[in-house]
Amino acid sequence: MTTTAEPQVFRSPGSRGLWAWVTTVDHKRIGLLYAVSAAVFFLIGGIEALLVRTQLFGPNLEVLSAEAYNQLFTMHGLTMVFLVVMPIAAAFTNYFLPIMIGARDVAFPRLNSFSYWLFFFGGLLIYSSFLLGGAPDGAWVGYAPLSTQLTEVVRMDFWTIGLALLGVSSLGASANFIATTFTMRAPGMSMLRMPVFAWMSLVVAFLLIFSLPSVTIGLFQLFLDRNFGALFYASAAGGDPLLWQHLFWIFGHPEVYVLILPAMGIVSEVLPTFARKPLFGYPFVVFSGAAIGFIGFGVWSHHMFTSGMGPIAEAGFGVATMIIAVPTGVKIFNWLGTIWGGKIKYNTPMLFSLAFIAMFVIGGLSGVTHAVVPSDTQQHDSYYVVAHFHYVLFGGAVFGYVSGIYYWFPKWTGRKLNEALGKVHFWLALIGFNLTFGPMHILGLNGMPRRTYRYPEGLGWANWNAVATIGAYVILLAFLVFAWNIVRTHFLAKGERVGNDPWDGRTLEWTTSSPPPVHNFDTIPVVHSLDDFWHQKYTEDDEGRAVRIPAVTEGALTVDEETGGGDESHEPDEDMHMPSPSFYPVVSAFGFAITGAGLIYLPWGFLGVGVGVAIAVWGLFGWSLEPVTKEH
Ligand code: HEM
Ligand SMILES: [Cu+2]
Repeated sequence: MTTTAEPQVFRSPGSRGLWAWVTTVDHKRIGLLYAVSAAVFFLIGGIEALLVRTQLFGPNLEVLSAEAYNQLFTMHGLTMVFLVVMPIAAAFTNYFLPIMIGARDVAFPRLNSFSYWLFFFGGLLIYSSFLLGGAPDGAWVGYAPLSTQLTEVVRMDFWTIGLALLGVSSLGASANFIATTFTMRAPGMSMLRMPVFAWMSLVVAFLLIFSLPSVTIGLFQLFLDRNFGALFYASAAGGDPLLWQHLFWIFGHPEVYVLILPAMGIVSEVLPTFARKPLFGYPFVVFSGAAIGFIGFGVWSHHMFTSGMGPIAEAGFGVATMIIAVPTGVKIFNWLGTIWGGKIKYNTPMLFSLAFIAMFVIGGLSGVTHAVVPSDTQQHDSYYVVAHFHYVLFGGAVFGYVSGIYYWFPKWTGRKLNEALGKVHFWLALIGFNLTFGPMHILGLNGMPRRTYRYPEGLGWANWNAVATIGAYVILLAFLVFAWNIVRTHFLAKGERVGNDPWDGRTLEWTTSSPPPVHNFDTIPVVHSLDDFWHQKYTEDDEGRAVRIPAVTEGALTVDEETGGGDESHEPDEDMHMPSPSFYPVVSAFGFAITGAGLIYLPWGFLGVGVGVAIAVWGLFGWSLEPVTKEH
């Protein structure tokens, strides 16, 4: 075994070099691009949050001006939702959905590339606002009439156009994942043999397909109100600012399930592996996820209980919101049923999955208090709400994705993250998280409003705010340890090298090499049951105990000691068609972004619109007319 001296960046089979990454249409590489982008945006969104928290460390502070504060919390929320949690979910789905269902790639590889680059350019466009006069400052929800107010700089046009571009990117990715799931499954991989993560990715794709049109229409009307004097949200002219809230939350509430369901899928993969037991109640976990997605379309106005909808609507949306707690509870009990009586290994991925359950339950319970209209009237727009959604989105979603990173890092890189550093990261993150967001429940119930850049002495908020800010810095420390663990393990190649199946897993990705070859499988696997790989490795003795079947080698492909990756000699045989690299999707995405930039600077921006449309059309034509080649 020889370890290569120089660090190698994201060693994954296939051509190396920047151009290879720009033109890749390999789902695994596109997944890694999403992961790296989300990590960078997490850092930026985290710094924005730290600045916000520093301003709130004590009463009457002047660390930030009101204007800067409004831009930072708006960009923090927008970044964490659209540029961190959504893309990290897309990273996992891109990398693992095809492998988990036994496919060689997604159904539309070039559309996949287009979706990634449109997300990337959309994120850059939104962030360029900081350099062009100021970032969006109307909160991540962009409520009218605040967002339709014309300002000397076009801040909220960056928000409007940026979200519209990100929406197109997500629509493309969702259509791709739906087509992949229904048309690319290996022989025998029936729907109820698919891993839970694959199922949650499918539910999320449908949520996006059905919810994005609502916000896209809303954004279009907002853009017309801001730039062409339309009056959709102008109450004085017969328009209605509440129309925006409805259009936004018809998307916005399903959106929170878009953020959490993939993390729930990951936890459903991690718990059985480290509890050494199959998932308890697989069909219930699957269908409760689908139920959450479905009912999630009927609760949006619980964000508007103080907007004067009237008792009938409030009661209806209140009850619907409480109902959603039922399928969520089903999942929680199935996870507890999975670990109950298991031989639990408290590895870092398992610790983060267990913390996910605990923190999500706390967030879920405060969510139920929001469903009660009279108590929500007290809590609305206070720090109690900020605490609630950070417990479900950070304590829930982010902890779930971090668990997934520790779980699948060996598959991506051929090396395991360091356990000791992992445990330091875990405890610092858990303590820092609860120190930051726990006190916010109290601050909110004591009347502290959100989205307020400064507070005076004498309201009893100073101490808990100081604790919350210290907590935020502990979170920073926790993720610095995490970053060091990743750098040390992979980029400095100091991590323990592992083979195909380091955790003794259940699903198909553990049958491939680490990292998998470009074509994933030499021969498409034939699946005979749920957790097929497990049943290839284990049988049961008379007492029902799992007994290893000695014959099975460590997965279909042997590990190449030299590269740690797929054995290149396992070249795809002649008739195996692999999608070829292409730069046209990148060109099209770039054209869309230039068009968007032009729209922000109308009227002279029409020039940019013209150039952008020309580039996009060139890209789309090139993409649809380019010849199919085999060269990687
Ligand atoms: C890294 C640690 C984090 C800290 C310290 C933090 C802190 C905060 C604070 C203090 C606010 C309230 C600002 C205000 O209302 O004045 C806020 C808002 C928000 N945070 Fe976080 N947050 C963190 C991570 C996250 C994550 C992971 C998400 C996930 C999606 C998130 C999503 C949001 C959203 C959507 C808002 C609302 C922004 C708005 O009102 O427009 N945050 N955060
Ligand atoms: Cu909601």
